[in-house]
Amino acid sequence: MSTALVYHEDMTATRLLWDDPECEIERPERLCAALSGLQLAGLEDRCLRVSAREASEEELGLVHSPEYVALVQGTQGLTEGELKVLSGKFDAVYFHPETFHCARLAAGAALQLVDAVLTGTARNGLALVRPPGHHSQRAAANGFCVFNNVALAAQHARQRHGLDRILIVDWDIHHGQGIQYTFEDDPGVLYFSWHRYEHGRFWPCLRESDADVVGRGSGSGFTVNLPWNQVGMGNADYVAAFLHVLLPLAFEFDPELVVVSAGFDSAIGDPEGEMLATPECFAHLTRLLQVLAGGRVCAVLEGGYHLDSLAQSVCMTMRALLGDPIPPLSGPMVPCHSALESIQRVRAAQAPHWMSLQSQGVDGQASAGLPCCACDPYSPPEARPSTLPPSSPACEPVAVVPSPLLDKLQPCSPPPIRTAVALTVPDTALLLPPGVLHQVGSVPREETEAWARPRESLAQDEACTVLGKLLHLLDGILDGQVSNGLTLIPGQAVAAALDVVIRRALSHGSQRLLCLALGQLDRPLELADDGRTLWLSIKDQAAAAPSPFHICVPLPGTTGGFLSCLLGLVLPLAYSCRPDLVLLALGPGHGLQEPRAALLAAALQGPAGGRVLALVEEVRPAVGGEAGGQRAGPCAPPPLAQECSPQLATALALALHGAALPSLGPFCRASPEDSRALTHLRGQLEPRWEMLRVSGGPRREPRPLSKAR
Ligand code: X5A
Ligand code: ZN
Repeated sequence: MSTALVYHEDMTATRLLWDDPECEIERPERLCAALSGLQLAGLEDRCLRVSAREASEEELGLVHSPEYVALVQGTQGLTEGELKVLSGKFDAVYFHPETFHCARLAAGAALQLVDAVLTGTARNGLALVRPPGHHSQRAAANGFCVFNNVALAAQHARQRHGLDRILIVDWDIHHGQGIQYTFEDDPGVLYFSWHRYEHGRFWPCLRESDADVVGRGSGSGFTVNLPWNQVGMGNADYVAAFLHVLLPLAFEFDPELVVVSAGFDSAIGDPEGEMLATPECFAHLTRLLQVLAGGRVCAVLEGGYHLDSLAQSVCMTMRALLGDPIPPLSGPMVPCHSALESIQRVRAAQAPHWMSLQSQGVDGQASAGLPCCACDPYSPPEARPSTLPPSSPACEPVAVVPSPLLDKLQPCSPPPIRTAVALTVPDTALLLPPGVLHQVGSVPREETEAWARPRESLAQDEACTVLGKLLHLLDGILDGQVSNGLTLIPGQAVAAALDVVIRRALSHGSQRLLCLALGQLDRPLELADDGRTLWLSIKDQAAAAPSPFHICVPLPGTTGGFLSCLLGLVLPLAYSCRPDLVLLALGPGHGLQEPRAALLAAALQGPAGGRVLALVEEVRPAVGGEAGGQRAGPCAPPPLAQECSPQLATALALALHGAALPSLGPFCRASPEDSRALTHLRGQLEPRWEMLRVSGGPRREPRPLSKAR
């Protein structure tokens, strides 16, 4: 299924007609830059192009008052002088004779995108629109916004498509107070916004943008505000906000649709945001959202005023939507003190409303008495001079904007093969999704045997055949021919095969490996504790970390426990460690149900630039007909001589290939034992792996610039 790109060039018509330093940044060139970025990167061609239509008056009435719609309609016939006077009645707004037309196209584009995704025409999509929408209110334009495109899209999804739960993620750097007001008492729309706040000093300077404002009445807990009190927030801060605030709540909420207020003024170089997140960060944020709502993500442009930064960030968002592997994040993955303070405050404020936060021990007790950092001249560790040139003013007929950044967009074709599956028996019960390569190649027998020696479990002819294919697949991933892959291995040989894969990857240029081992798989004894391999065991045993590179955690029983483990441990470790390859091994007795295995595989695609290699035990009937491992429930009778847990392998292959994830089932809070084990482990590990932190942490001195880069 395709990714929709909704656009209409008429939306470049509205522009500022007089002098106003506050409003001049909202220019037609923004759309030209975003679109030409997509064209230059070869991404536009891969989308389903949808030409925007105007929203009807009735549709605008889903959010706005008839009087306000009439007032905006009336601006079409006004003189420049009259337009200027009317604009002055609102905060940071300009009207143009084409404003009404553009704003109706912008709203219509958002509605069309939702229609395309909810009718199954597209799996996800992006609407490139002007004017933006998230500040506009029932009867007021505000902050360059005329009609609230995203609020309209959400109302439309509820009322016209009958959806019950919609998540709105507002990653624009301003607070979308218009969306907040629209849904503040509505438990059907979860609204998350982070925003530059500086303790209320940054526009729109509202008390109701602070973290303790959580919604009203039955909507309590469905407004989530994460105010940034300092500028300079970067990739680590944004990813931490998703892992520790947004995603726990989002999984518990279980949305049917995700609508993103996709403003890119939160990216590096933007004059409004003054933040440091690089364009790839938006690919990661998008990918993290794609695990929700069956991947139904609709992104609608809001702000973003640095043309090159905007174009790059839009491309990164699109790459994630298209399912391409995404580039790893740059810069140290260490959230700054001020970000952690904000994260802690919003978690404390939301904890009464969300089980997922209660079980992580954040019901306010840990948050008391932290000093406010308003006067601290601290700048985050990743602070560095912007690598972007100053904003260029031009909207040249845009296919040829010369820019070093846009040049960087050109060589972004994904690896020729997205997902490869290596199997010993080709006519397996696996229903491989279309596009998944059935790998036939193998490393030469002699070479394979040399790597297998002296591991007994690999000496068998058949195990050695599997290993040859597995190593070939590994080579394909390491040299960029294949993005990710899956191999089925006889249960008793998984540990040995994993050991071989680790050694070969390290000797073939891999710098850092993350190895996630489920079931009875011990860490290889000879594996050096030199910081190149982070080994994380998830199996039935007490939580422990013999070293920061050898971690064991019990497999949680409930959905809530599993999600805490994923969002509170596995992904923070993965983002802290920045591996160039993730090995996901499901060994004997791993006990992982398909939806959870699929989620794990999908979520691990971010940290290592899409390079995930899954090794899955092949379950066969043992003597007496019993399946291998300590699986709960009987395995289906084998349809072939070689039974291979086909559903699990298929679910994993689909997830690696970017298909919609199956539902985890109803949310059920983590058990006290699972919570305690996780909390204990996180406390032990957070000095070394700082993406685990959910509060304060040490303040860091600004780094000397010479060291930064
Ligand atoms: C959509 C958006 C910003 C308005 C800033 C006014 N609006 N100072 O980014
Ligand atoms: Zn903005």
